[in-house]
Amino acid sequence: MIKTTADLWQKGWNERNGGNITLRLFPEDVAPYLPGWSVRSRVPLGTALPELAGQYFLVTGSGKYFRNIAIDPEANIAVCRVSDSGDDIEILWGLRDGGVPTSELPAHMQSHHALQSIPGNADRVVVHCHATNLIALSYVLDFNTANVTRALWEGSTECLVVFPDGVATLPWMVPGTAEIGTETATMIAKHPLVLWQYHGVFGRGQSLDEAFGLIDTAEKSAEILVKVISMGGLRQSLTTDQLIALARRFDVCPLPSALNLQRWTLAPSA
Ligand code: 2HA
Ligand code: ZN
Repeated sequence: MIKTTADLWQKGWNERNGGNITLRLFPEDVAPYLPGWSVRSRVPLGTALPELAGQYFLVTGSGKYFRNIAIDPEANIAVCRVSDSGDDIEILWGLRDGGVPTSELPAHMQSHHALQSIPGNADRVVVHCHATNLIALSYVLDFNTANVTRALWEGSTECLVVFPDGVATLPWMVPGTAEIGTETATMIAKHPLVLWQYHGVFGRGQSLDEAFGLIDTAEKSAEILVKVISMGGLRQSLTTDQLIALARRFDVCPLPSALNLQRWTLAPSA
């Protein structure tokens, strides 16, 4: 968690208190510490998630700065447990000087719930950050899942292989609410990345490395696209046939709506 949050800060994607992470812990991770811990406070989840009852999560704190986590983890992150009823989250360790888990807890916990409902899914990490170029693209691309996915696949050859299921797009909503949580969870179950318009991105993974690497790959492609658009736009790009050849070579099944597009498009000028 220290390594990932420090890297995200260095990348410039987690200014001030921006962004948040939840990592589901295995019971054996917490077992040695449980005798020394007790429930220090409870925070309502907003939406009851009884299926997650008893699960442990390492979470970043609301209003806490990623840049401070490395120097004082105990003040800025927490180990929590979902209560037996699934209504609350119980703080067991951390947030030493007070505070509550991330304001985006509904999106995180509903996403974990959605991911655990998929047979065979082993994702236990959800990362939210303000990746600069992905946000910038949400101002200029036709903002739908097929178009944004297609653009990002063309922005770098590795992208179709790293996220064949594409990037879901969520039109602007007020953050921190149960509603944006529900929308995000529905989308993240089908697509490994969810782009919140004018705000940031959610990524998932089996590990912190995987979730970070996924966002890093998409953001790299977004940076290239921003440069290309700034240089006057495409003169040439990856073709559908080339994308199909990549999918064959790496044995992935790319999102059909994005593969079937002829080309990605900018939104009409305002
Ligand atoms: O402050 O990024 O979306 C944390 C956030 C809210
Ligand atoms: Zn945010």
